[in-house]
Amino acid sequence: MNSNISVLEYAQKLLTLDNILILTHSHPDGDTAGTGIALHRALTALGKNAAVACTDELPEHIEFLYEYAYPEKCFFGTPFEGIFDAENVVSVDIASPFLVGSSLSQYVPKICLALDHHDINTLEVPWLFAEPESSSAGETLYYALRELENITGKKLIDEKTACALYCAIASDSGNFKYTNTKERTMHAAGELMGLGADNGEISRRLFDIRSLEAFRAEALCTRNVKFFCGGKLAFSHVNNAMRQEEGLLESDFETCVQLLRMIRGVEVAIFAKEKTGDDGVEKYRISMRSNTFADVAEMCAVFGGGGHKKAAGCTIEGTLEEVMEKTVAEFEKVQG
Ligand SMILES: [Mn+2]
Repeated sequence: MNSNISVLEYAQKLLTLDNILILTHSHPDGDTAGTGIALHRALTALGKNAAVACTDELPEHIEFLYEYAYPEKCFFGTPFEGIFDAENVVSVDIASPFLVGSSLSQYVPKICLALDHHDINTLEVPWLFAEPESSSAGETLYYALRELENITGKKLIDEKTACALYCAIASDSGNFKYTNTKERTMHAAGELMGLGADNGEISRRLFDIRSLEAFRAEALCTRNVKFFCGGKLAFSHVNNAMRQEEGLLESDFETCVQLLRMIRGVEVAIFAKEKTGDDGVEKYRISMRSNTFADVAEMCAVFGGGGHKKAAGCTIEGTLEEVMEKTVAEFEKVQG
C-alpha cells in the first residue's frame, strides 16, 4: 500500500539513492518530460549517476526540451540496455502502472519513489510523494528541489533546469490559464524566471506554434460550421472524403472544437469526425466543449462517452444529420 510522504521525506529519500532511472509516462507531454529532465539535472548536480527514460519519443511540439537535457543519458523512445544500469527506479507524473508503456513495463515493480500531482495514484510503490493541489509534477518538483537545496546547501536549479521546470508547469496549467493554477504555481513560475527561464520564448514554443495542416483543418471546420439554439450551439464536422481530398490526418483536427468554442455567444461546441470503419457502419467521433453552465460530460454519457464538465467525447452511430439531431436535442435539455 502507498504511504504518502512529505516533501522533506521525498528530498531525504532521493539523497539516499544512486544509479537512478527516472521514468516518465508514455505519450510524453511537457510536464512529464520537463520534470524528468529537471530531476535528472538536479541529481547530476548532486553528483549522482542518473538517466531519464520514456517509452515514446518526444513529440514535435516539445522536442525543444532536448536543449535542456543531458542527451547522452536521455532515452525518449530509445533503448538504454548496456548503456545505463538502473539500480533504483523513480517516477515522475505517472499516475498508474499502465501509463509507463509497454517497452518499460518491466521497471514498474522496481519503482521505489514516485512524485505525482494527480488526484488518484494507483502505483504500488513504497514511497509516494503526491500533491493533488499542485498544477503539475513540475510545480511539485520545484518545491522539492528547494527543500533539497536547504538540506544540502547546494544550488540545484541552474538556467536549463529552470527552463525545463517552467515548461512543465506552463504545459499542465495551460500557460497558467486553467483552474489548477494557484498562487504557489505563479510563485514557482516567478522564481524560475528569476533563475533564467525565458517565459516569452517558452510560451511561444509551447503554445504559439501550429502546423500548417492544423490551419487547413480549421479552415475546413470553419466552412462546415452550423449554429443551433440561437447561436448557443456550434456544430461542425469532417467526413472521410473531405479529409482525404485535403490530404489531412484525423489528428490535424484536434484544435477544431476549441476554435468553435471561441465564437461569441456559443455555450457548447461540437466537432464530429467520421469514423466509418471497414464494416461500413456510419459513425462519428464527437468532441464537445462548453464555456460556462453546460455539462458536456453528461451530454456525452447519454451516448456512452464521458470526460470532464467542460471537455468530453463520445462516438455516435448514424448519418451526419442523425448525429446532429441527437446532440442538438441533448443540448436543448440542458439549456433549460
Ligand atoms: Mn502532469
